[in-house]
Amino acid sequence: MHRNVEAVVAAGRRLGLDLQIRSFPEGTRTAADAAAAIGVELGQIVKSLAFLVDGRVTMALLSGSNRLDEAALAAAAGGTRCERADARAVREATGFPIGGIPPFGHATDLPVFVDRDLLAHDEVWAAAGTPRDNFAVAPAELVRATGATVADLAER
Ligand code: 5CA
Repeated sequence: MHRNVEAVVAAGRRLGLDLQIRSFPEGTRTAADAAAAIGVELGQIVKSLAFLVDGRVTMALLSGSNRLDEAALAAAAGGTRCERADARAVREATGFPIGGIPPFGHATDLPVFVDRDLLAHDEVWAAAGTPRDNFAVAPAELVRATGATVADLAER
């Protein structure tokens, strides 16, 4: 197992989750790739997006079929300005590369917001630290484990 995946599994265990990892050699770098490889709806893929809200790295866990409404994330986080974090800032704050960012187990303590649309599914799939490894989780468990705030984060 890749060391990133071991770290995510260990973080999950500390949060009370027994993660079953599935690896896809063909790659699951984007939400569309992940949905095709896993064989689930695009909306069941968790996009773990790192944005800067008033300069603070903030995680938005978005349904794979949605685009982030940056103003909505800023408002949910109690801020005003929201912008995409660059790849280096993302790596520093989360400890993981873009395309493999897990929803928890980050290198630094980041505020987490969950897209309400994820709650419509029985099971959602998130990256486990690499652009190949994924795990399934019930959305309510994801919210509990991440201590996330649920918000309407999608562009409509
Ligand atoms: N493994 C898949 C599904 S779990 C995954 O990680 N998808 S993702 O959506 O969470 O990660 C890809 C996202 O990273 C893209 O939607 C895009 O918003 C973002 N991204 C891609 N390139 C960059 C970049 N250079 N800087 C910041 N964000 C980027």
